Amino acid sequence: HVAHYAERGEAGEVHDVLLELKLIADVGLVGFPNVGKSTLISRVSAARPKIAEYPFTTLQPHLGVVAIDHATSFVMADIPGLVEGAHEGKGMGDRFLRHIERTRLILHLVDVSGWEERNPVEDWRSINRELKGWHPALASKPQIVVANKMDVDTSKANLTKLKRATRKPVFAISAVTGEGVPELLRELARILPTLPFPDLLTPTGAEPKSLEAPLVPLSVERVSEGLLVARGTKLERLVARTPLENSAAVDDLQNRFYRLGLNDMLVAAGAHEGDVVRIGTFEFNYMPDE
Ligand SMILES: Nc1nc2c(ncn2[C@@H]2O[C@H](COP(=O)(O)OP(=O)(O)O)[C@@H](O)[C@H]2O)c(=O)[nH]1
Ligand SMILES: [Mg+2]
Repeated sequence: HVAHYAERGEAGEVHDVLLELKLIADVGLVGFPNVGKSTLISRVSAARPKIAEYPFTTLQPHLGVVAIDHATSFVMADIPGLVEGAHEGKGMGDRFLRHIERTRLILHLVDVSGWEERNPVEDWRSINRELKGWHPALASKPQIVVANKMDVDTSKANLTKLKRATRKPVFAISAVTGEGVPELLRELARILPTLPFPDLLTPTGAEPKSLEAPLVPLSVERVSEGLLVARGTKLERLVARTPLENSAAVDDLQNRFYRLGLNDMLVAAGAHEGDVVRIGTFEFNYMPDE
């Protein structure tokens, strides 16, 4: 059998695709701007995010490898941009929240110095509200609360209040002086091997929309005197790829119409000789079988 014609290519499909990058890190560092996230990650790893550029210090999450000893290391991500209303997209916070989905542990940094009359207990509560608002799974992710800026005088009193509110251990550190940091790292190294890896395949946040065009089944409809319209994904594709100026190709197309059941449907729709049958942009005259 020799091919006497080449089929045409079908029309290509056009899709808009939105790809989301989600980091995978062991530890996700969260907290309001200026609590000391960048200072801490630059102290414990080689990551060098910018420090103190209020309010959006860093627009990209920074990853740092924290090496405890030659056998133990983990990846920490400085996740910037959490503000009140972040889970609703405020301050681009939703861009950052998605990165937290894939961390094994949340390290929640709270500034307990009380500067600018901030209330550390309120701060801790509202960050947790943002996490939960983004995805309930984030609220149940293991979380270690860390009180930062313990080198400031006012911090001790606030630490007591924070401990009372969280009702769980709070690590007290100073990212600037390094006080409490080795103890925190030891705890992270101890707890991480006990935690599962996050499920990477189940999407969270917004549901992706399907890009598949639905297969339209074959249908024939009389739209006016002398005109029938045949619709169907397979049928339209067949016609689109047939070089209609080639008689051998058109013969094959007729056979394929039969196999799809088009002729039976035309008969059922009451087609008679000379009717125009339209398929996509193509029209032909109906000739009943002898
Ligand atoms: N006194 C004190 N200041 C700190 C400490 N950690 C961070 N800071 C300061 O807090 C400001 C914000 O720190 P940064 O790391 O940029 O916070 P981020 O926005 O959470 O990344 C900077 O001026 C830091 O020097 C700390 O432990 N003690
Ligand atoms: Mg920062």
